[in-house]
Amino acid sequence: MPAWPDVRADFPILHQQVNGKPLVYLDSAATAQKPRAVIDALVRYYERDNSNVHRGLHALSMRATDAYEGARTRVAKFIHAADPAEVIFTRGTTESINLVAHSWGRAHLKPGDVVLATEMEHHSNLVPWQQAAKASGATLRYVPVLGANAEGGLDLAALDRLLTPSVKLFAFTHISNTLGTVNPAAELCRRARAVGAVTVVDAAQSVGHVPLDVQALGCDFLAFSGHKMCGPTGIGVLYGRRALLDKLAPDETGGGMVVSVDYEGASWKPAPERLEAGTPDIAGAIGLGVACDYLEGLDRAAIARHDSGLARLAYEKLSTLPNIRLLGPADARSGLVSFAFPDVHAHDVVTFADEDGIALRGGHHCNQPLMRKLGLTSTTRASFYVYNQPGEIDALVSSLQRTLKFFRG
Ligand code: 7TS
Repeated sequence: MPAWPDVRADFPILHQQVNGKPLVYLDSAATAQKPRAVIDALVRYYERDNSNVHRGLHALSMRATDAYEGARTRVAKFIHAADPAEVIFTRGTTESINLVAHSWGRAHLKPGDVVLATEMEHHSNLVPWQQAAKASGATLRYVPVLGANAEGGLDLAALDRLLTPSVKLFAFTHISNTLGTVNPAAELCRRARAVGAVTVVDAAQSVGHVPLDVQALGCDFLAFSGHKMCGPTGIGVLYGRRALLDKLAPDETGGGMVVSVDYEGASWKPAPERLEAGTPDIAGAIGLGVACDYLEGLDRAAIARHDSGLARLAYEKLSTLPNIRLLGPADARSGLVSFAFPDVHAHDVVTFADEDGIALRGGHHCNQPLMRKLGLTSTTRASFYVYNQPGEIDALVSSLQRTLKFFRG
């Protein structure tokens, strides 16, 4: 394991007992815990600066507007966007992808077109495209995953066949929330661009875990959620290239996004305002900006090494348990491990772990089609982040041994 500072002191929630045991939080892929700096920023905003943005000329409104727009600039820098206007604040990954599916999809998709996704997509990057395809008459196709346990990642040879000029949009996840697979996002964007397809990268599991540069990736759109990267819930981002965003018809209309309105119609401001109708989550955006500072302070390349180091260690230690099925690649994986036992349901595994103070996730992880393809209904998932330590993997393995002993005798 690479050297890593113990940052648990920064996370107030971790200092508690659950079922009489010290909390071991291994569910950061669902949502990450928040450092004191982010919590304090939310309290400070509501105690000192709370006001609506872009509308008032009084001191508080100007302060709130500066802080909100400052957060946009901070987030733009975090993902290396060329222009802060390319950062649209949304509620999260799901809303960001829906925005593209509705606004871009409505304007560009027609019968005969193909939307390409992959077999490992979270429902949030799958159902919106099913809906967009149904509404437009386009066809939705999937890049297969390879291997009985999807250990082979995406079938890049099949991609050659699938990426025809009929493909108008390619939506794929950077990191799989169920398998831990890290997809070659820059290569996928490059290959999609070669056939003129627009790319949508689901970065929900990557932006807080690995250094991410949207210009180097060469993506057209990229979506993520603040809550998975130490930020608050209720705030997320749609990144889009400026040229695309300024042409995107708004999905939601109302206050704050219009230039002028009369009783017959209205005209839209440029991005980002045209895509942020109504009062935004001002405190959430400010908290997200502080989360960016926090993660950058830890060094994002070091975070990536730490998270994937823990996941590799977990994979290695878990593989010693009898009759365990480990999903995804053994090596090149992000900070999570998903596994299944043929004779013990994931919900039982999670319930037993909870008795030991360990928070795991059990279920289909919003990946039902992939589960079905792998012949599973659910898996147990342990996911790691900046506050986890190797000792917590030993606690996990002991808990699983206790569970297996109970069920197997
Ligand atoms: N895409 C991926 C890859 C995800 O992992 C998730 C959430 C989403 C999209 C949706 O994000 P949201 O913030 O809009 O809900 N994944 C999980 C998970 O794995 N367990 O709980 C939520």
